[in-house]
Amino acid sequence: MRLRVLFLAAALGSSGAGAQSFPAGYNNVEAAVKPYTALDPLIFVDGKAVTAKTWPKRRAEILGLFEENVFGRTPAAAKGLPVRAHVDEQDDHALGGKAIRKQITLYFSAKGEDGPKEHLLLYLPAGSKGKTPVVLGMSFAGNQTIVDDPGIRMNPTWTREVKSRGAPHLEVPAETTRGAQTQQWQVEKVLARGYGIATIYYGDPEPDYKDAAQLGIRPYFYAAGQTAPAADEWGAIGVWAWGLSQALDYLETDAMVDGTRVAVTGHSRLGKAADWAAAQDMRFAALLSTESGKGGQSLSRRVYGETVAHLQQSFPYWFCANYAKWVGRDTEIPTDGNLLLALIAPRPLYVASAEGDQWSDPKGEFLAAVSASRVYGLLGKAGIGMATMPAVDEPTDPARFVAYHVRTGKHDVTAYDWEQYLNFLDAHFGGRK
Ligand code: GTR
Repeated sequence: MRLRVLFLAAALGSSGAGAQSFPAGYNNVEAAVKPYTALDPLIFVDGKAVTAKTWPKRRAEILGLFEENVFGRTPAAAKGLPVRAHVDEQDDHALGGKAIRKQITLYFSAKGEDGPKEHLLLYLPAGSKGKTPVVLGMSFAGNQTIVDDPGIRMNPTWTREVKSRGAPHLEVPAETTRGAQTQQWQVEKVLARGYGIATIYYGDPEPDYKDAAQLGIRPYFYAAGQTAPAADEWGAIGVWAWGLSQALDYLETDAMVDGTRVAVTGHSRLGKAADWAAAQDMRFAALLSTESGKGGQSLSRRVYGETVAHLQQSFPYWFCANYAKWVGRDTEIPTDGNLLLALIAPRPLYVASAEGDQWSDPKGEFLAAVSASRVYGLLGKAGIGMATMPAVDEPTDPARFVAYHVRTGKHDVTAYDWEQYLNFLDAHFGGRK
């Protein structure tokens, strides 16, 4: 999120490893990382070794650990909702003739317009024939921000600016926000490489505010008399992950989309949401995760950068209430980034870090990818194939099922990240059409 990124840049100093200063009390010194025991994706909680045959049981165990301790459970009632989709608009000559644009409303209840919903924006390369693979991700500030296209509907968004003026509510965004995140989305590059791109505004299922659960989808799935999520029920990240799966439900029904080749992507907190979506929902055919950091793909047990205490203090509502139990106990957390990434196996997984985003702990992200690679090996797929972190701007082999890079620059998504993601998808989704 732009505001957040600005805040972080200010708080953390300029980019570049070692150049950053963290808020007081957080470790940014590699030599000060205390010895820790990383969790082993291939050992059950009871100490037994995991085999290829017992991996599904271990997978279920790890999912349960995340539900209980980190992201919370998705209520049963929220799963398997019927797809109620309305294609509001289609333009076969969008973006100067380069794209087919579709705008779809997904209704989550039989109440239609009066009930909860999310707005999906889908671009496919012009002239797409047959079924096209798609990259799906949530945006921070609305569909209109991903590319400058006057045809994108201005659906209302929650903004911190509105909230700062009083009670939070949805407002139609300013025209000036069109294309504000063009660099982060690289829509034209993705289309030129033969992929579709789809997005939803993350505030549709729940706004990103403290104590705002009642403004989003969560109350729709409360049991009779319930007024707040239980300690092991989903937080906002769980809701955003669910919103991504709802979009996939629709994409599977769209004759122009290859529902078996939908990659999910996300940056930062929305990287955590993409991680959790792909972990739970095996229909996502690949994960492209940008700097999802602690509470995502990085290792909390490796105490460097952000901690559970920071996440809990700043964003308690992202997680289930049980997550608070691990404040000050990062080295004891019962599940971690490497196990989250293990849940993606055997599907293609790309982990992206930025050198100037030490707060996310790039080394912790790399080590998590290395550890998860052992599960890929067990399942007969080539993992990352290296144990030493590659140099900055030297991506690992995209033909392997786990790939990684740490690039120059700050906490962000850049054209460089997309270039590597597209190379990776070419290797795993069968190349350009
Ligand atoms: C940071 C947070 C990170 C990351 C980021 C973001 O402040 O500490 O875990 O999620 O926000 O989403 O921008």
